[in-house]
Amino acid sequence: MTIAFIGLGSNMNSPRQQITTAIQSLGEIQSTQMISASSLYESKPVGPQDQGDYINAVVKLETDLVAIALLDSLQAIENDHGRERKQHWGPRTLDLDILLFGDQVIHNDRLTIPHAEICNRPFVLVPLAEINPDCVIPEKGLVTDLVSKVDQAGLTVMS
Ligand code: ROI
Repeated sequence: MTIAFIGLGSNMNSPRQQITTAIQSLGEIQSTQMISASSLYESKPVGPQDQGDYINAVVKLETDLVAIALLDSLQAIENDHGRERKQHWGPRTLDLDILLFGDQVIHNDRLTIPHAEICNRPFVLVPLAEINPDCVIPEKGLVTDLVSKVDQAGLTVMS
């Protein structure tokens, strides 16, 4: 069993709905249980500004899958949501990223874990700290320390 944290993001085609249904789909992955889900957050785009605001969340899963098999399942869910991979850092209907996979550090052509940009992204750090404040990010440190260093302007929790 491995504890994995998944980051969710959407800024197209009813983002709130995309994230809500994606959270349900994550709970239905084979050999995997949903442990908890963060609040939904509204966030200004990081990167190119000529795109809509995002809805972001983080989910905690327990899985018997290996990391690549979990990635395959996430990409199947993205495809179900009509994800098209066009523009780098452009708008997306649904983005699912493996943020953390146990305490594993993985660098290969399909996966970089911990996620490469994790430290610079308030829309990942804040929901991660909400559901797991004592979480340690391998090679980077305690999530609450990283939250205190990141600019949180443009991020609001939704009711
Ligand atoms: N910006 C925000 N706020 N949320 C995201 O999920 C997100 N995802 C991305 C880029 C384009 C980097 N910006 C984002 O991939």
